Amino acid sequence: MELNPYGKVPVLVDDGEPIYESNIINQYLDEKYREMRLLPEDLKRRARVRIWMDYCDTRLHAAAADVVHEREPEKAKERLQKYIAVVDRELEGREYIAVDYSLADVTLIPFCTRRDRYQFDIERFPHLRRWFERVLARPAVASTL
Ligand SMILES: N[C@@H](CCC(=O)N[C@@H](CS)C(=O)NCC(=O)O)C(=O)O
Repeated sequence: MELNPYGKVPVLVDDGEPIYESNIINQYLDEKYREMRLLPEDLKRRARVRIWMDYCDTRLHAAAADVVHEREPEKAKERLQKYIAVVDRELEGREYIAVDYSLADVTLIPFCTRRDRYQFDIERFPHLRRWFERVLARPAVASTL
């Protein structure tokens, strides 16, 4: 609670300064380490990336947390499937969720790696499944598994 008034992890403490909320931590790291930018320079593309980061946080994470914590789990599973179907449709004909590989993909990856916990079958979402294979082939992603 001292580091994060929301009482949640993750928290990044950088030079004594606590930074919380995964999406904010990721943007902080992207801005601090500029060798490999995962937020596009172009403002409209950047906004598109942030829209999907927010979608992961406010839709996918909210529904997935309800599944895991068994808060009306059947309704939560239905909600999660509906939100994942939106992502699946968006990925049709695309390599990555928001043009190039970006923080939006990074934000989406954990929902797929934890799919057993969230009780959804990725085989039902063919575009998501192909995207997942594509991102898993990236050495930086593979190194986190
Ligand atoms: N929006 C937050 C969500 C963080 C979150 O829900 N963390 C969970 C673990 S994955 C947690 O700390 N749960 C403990 C609790 O709710 O008491 C983020 O993206 O950092």
